[in-house]
Amino acid sequence: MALREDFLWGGATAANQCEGGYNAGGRGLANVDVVPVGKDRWAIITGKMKMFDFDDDHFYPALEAIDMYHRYKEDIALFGEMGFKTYRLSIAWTRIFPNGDEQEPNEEGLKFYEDLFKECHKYGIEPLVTITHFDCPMHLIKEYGGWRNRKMVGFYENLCHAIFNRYKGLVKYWLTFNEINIILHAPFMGAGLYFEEGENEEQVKFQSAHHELIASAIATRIAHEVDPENQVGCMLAAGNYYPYTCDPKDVFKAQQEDRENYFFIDVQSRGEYPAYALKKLEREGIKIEMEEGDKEILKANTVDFISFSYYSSRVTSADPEVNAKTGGNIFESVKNPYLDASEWGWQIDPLGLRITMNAMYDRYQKPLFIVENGLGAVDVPDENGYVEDDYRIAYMAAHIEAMKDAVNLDGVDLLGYTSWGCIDLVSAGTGEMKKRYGFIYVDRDNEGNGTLKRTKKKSFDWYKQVIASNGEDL
Ligand code: BGP
Repeated sequence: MALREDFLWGGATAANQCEGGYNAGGRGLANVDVVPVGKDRWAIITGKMKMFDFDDDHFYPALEAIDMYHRYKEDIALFGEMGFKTYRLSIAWTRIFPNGDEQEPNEEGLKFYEDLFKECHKYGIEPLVTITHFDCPMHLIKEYGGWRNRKMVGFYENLCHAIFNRYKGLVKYWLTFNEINIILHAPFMGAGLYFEEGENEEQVKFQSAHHELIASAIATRIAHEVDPENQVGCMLAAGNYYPYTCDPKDVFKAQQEDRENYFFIDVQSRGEYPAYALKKLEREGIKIEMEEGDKEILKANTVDFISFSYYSSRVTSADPEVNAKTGGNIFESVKNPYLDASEWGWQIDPLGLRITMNAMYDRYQKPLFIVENGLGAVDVPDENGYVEDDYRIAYMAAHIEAMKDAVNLDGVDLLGYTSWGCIDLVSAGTGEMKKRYGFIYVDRDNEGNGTLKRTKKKSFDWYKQVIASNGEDL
């Protein structure tokens, strides 16, 4: 047995992390533009800040990123050379609707992605498009409070109408919200949420999550109406929890943590709030305002497939003393003594990918799609600009091996695999350039210096051979 013949190998990026051109073509500003490196970064991501205007003291790497806005032809040609079958990218909402609440879309923005999708098709690359990858127009945040406001559903719906109609025939794979569960952990980044002093943050987060879930279901409906060929997926920041010990209290805690993540996918995949979530919300005094018809919308418009990112498994304990944070990750996790870690403290667990895939396939029985996986590392080019990233190859080979086991030995139906940051880009979590994931090195540093020249790393040829052999030659 092997991976399916039409397995979608490729790579993934997000608009604001690679495009740059933040004010080109009429683009408006979004939450993701105002995340600086260093000082106040976590305050901004967690929504604990008071103002949103640019601060001259900060450098905002995402504003220029790797300038893919102007260089996408060169980059897509390199993806084509690697043999990509798919390229996952996101649409910057503010290129299409600069403020978010306009009636008519911005033609320049629509045209930009149309050209980009056509470029992909020249190389036989099928675009896989994330409708929102952590981005929310700043105007919608300032005027409406981001996703806490029900009106966001309508604004998102307008975006969907515009892009589904315009890109009919060019795009058939869509993801509604990147890592939808991040709203609970990094609410400003995930949903443009910020909090007033003394506000019940959980209430705001879950109400906003409800709006996103409704928006996602409506998007699924419109996608299917516009073109029955369209396939719509949800997207989870996945990674199953392990109990720290076999103490049933730890095991129970791990189950609770997994449920907090799977809650979103349970709704998007099964079309209703799961019983455990209703009980939890009731217990915690969180009241979700639903409009008439919401339940029917959710039920009638479940996703076609389930996509997820996987970087690591997680560990939890019922003992708060044991539950200390590992460095650099927005998910709380106890350090796992059986695993190595990346330079950013993300623990490396290929078997955890198989465990996570099995858990998801058992739970949903729908095709899965791994749309992010990879190793963030400091790459040091030699005098010719060449990076020998054997560590990245080792990470990816082990994860692809585990993924194949989930398919071949456990019977998981898997549509494809897109590695994260196939070309170096700005990190979402740290705002830095120095945390790199790519097969292609980009000459650019944290302060914005560098020629932006693209150079193939060792992993470039390796991944090319992986794709050519449909995952046999690792
Ligand atoms: C995911 C995001 C991506 C991406 C990736 C790696 O959470 O969907 O946007 O950046 O993680 O994270 P980081 O950039 O923090 O290394």
